[in-house]
Amino acid sequence: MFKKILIANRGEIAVRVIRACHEMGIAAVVVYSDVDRAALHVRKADEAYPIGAPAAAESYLNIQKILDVAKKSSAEAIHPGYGFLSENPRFARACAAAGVKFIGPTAAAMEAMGSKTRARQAMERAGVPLVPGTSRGLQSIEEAEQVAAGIGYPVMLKAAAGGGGKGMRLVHVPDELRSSLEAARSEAERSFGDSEVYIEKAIVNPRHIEVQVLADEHGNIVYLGERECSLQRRHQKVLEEAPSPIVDPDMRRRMGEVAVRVAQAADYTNAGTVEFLVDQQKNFYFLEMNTRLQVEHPVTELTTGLDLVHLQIHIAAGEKLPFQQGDVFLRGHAIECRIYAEDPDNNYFPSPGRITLLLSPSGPGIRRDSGMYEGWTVPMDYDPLLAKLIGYGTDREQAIARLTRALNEYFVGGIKTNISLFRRILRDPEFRAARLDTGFLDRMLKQEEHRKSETRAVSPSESGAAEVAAIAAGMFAVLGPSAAGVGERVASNGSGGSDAQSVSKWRSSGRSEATQ
Ligand code: MV4
Repeated sequence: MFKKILIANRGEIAVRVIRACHEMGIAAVVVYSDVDRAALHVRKADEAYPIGAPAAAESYLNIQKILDVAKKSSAEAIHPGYGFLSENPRFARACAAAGVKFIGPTAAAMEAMGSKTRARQAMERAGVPLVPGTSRGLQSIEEAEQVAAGIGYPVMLKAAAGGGGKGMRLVHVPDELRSSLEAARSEAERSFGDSEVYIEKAIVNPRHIEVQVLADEHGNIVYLGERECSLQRRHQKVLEEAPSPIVDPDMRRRMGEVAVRVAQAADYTNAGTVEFLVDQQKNFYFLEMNTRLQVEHPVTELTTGLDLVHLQIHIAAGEKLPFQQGDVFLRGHAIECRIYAEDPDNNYFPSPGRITLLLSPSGPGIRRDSGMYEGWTVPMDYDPLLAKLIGYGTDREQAIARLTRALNEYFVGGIKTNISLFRRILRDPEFRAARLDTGFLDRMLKQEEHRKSETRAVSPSESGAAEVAAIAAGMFAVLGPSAAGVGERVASNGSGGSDAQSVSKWRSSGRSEATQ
């Protein structure tokens, strides 16, 4: 087993990997940019090395600087986390060349999945169900017209180098095909330096469901159930849960076996995720494979009882998987909220700044993976994910109840966060009935907007409340929480009730900031 691992990341995921290292008796080395000198991952690591300017290209994306630190610290392996260099085959190759084990799949497996057309070709050969469409780049508008007529409108144009919705165009009628193809091509060229575009039948209001797989370096592959990831906004996931409310044991087995076949076809090793689109008849189609540990891995850990980061490290050390498919049992339900430093009242614009007060939830069925602490300044240079709050229970209702309770305990002062968005999602009747698809969140937000504009005229208190909240925030900053009785508010507010009239003025102003 490794004695020392370098973590080439920051924020909550770097902290998550440090914890696994410490549990396994492994020393954790981290790197940090100039704005991350005081970051939580630096405080928790055994060794920390500066790697330069805040811009990711100068620091967390700089392959040479990271390998220099691996050498200087004599780390034997590198965990890339998610984002940054985690899916970069050049980095995986450079690690191998430097004699440092990359904790993840091989560069070849990453490349096989990096091009969506290449992946489709390999999956076609492996008999994996695909959305009807082409598995080669379109050569001409005539070809596009022919294929689209064959599969039927609406169709989706996608960049071969894409993912995450960039270079993607939904086309409803033949008349729009030419201009959409041109737009998709130029966006693909601009974003990826590769204008290859292919075509698929568009699945209307699909669900996004993904299957976690683990593969060791001895040919053993298992699936660890699915995650329902349909709740997203602008291709950013917001809330994920496991299991998916629409997947029954038979569908789970069929999706799992397809996911294993995908991993086999790619010669995949370590932890990976196979993404599927699921239509309204519950047909599922391979979409793409993510060749990294994902943000939402905790919901799988809670429902399987497995520690994915431990397993990643064991696999990278050359060990065999310590269990087989028949040993994997799912139990309970887990839901994850991604807590971002962003302002729900200002179009979810990033909201960096100093965290002046932090009250963090815990208690039965709550897991919190966080990269923040009170007094820390959230920099504006990176993805504003602050923490993940995960609720676990024997069933979906209990997970929702515990998560709602925990969200009501959560207070982050000094910056804006999207915590209030989750309170609204969790009480939404459609969410509670699990009627989810990739359009859910936009529909919910639009409906709220509509309701707000209807009630604005008869609700003169709104602007007043904002003023009180601003004054209260100032009081917190100057006098601290005891001046406003906030500690008492939280201590006595476990029920999360919303009887605003029964609380004192100070308590309601604190609440006003907390629930904006
Ligand atoms: C689709 C689709 C409908 N039909 N493909 C969006 C990002 C990407 N990687 C694939 N995406 C989609 N591909 C076909 N043939 C709808 C989406 C899609 C989506 C997928 C997953 C999660 C959220 C989404 C939001 C909008 C559109």
